[in-house]
Amino acid sequence: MYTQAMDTAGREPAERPAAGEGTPALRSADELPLEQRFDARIDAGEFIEAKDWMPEHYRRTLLRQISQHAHSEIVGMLPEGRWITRAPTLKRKAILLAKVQDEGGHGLYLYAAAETLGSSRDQMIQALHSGKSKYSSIFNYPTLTWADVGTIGWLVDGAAIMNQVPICRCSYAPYARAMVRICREESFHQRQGFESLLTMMQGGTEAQRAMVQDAVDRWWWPAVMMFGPPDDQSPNSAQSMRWGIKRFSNDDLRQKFIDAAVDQARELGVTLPDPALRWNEARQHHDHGPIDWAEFWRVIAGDGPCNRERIHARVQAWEEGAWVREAALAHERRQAVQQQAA
Ligand code: FAQ
Repeated sequence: MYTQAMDTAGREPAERPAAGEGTPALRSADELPLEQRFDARIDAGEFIEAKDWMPEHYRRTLLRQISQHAHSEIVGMLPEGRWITRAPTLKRKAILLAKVQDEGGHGLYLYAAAETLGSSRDQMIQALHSGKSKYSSIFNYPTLTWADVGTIGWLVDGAAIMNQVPICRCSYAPYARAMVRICREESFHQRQGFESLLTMMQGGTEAQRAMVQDAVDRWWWPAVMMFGPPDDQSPNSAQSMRWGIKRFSNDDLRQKFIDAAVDQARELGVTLPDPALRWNEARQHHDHGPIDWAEFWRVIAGDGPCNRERIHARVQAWEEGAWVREAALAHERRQAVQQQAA
């Protein structure tokens, strides 16, 4: 299974290009020493705190990634959330409730980390609702059966952990700190999904086994796409790797995920829907079939199976929650008046 211990040693800082390499020309002479010191700190593997000077492009890159990550957690509550009332047993219901609540919590830690970069929660949420800010492509697919819940835990949380463990060593400390706790919880999410599928595969009926295989057939390729476009089509990767925001490339993480999933699929007794999947002795990795990148770009452009439904649900929740925000502000104002009077 997955652990928190993905080893990033040996990749940093020695094998990573230096932070200043390839960065755009400096804007002002005043910024030159600041930027040189910043690059030196990144190259030395130091963490950057919110109060520290940072280049504007670094700040914007982090704000983009962390806010999109936060949106993914919050939108990610929706596909599984609809199964809470239909969970087959009390135990599964309690697990699912805890998992979906954890995802809400992850979103909140991440919004808080993003706020340290100078954006407000309201601005980030507006960007999500208007479509300006993205969230993970994976949450635009429907959850058709109970087996989808276990499959999301196994494959989607599994992919999320593979991507997120290296972010615990991200150069921006508030993001790295948030990720440590998030990864611990994601690890439980992955295990409960795998265990739920194993129960159906080993102790279930023929129909339940078929339901698991059908869910795996539908979620496999979208999970493989979660890691983002191939490295040669990833405009943000080179700079994010130089700054230590990303520690591994999209394709490297995708490959690690595929390698791990093959063994787990064998243990479960399911077939991954890729006839080209086979061990390559020379590469010491599994080869895989072509990924439908046209589908990926279509989904992130807003035209996936559930994009409209997901944004509608978030906007509706925001509007229906207006009274809670107003009440909290009214309470704050009253307390301030009472404190002044005391
Ligand atoms: N979906 O240049 P790159 C979870 C966009 S959390 C949508 O490679 P980058 C927990 C990308 O934003 C899942 N858009 O970009 C859970 C960029 O567009 P932009 C979320 C995507 O940032 C489990 C453009 O394509 N995890 O699952 C996707 O260097 C179960 C070009 O791409 C994170 O957010 C995608 N899959 O690398 C919850 C982890 N991929 O912004 C509930 C943190 C790429 O320029 C249930 N994020 N794009 O307009 C990252 O590690 C990175 O941001 C990547 C993308 C790897 C996702």
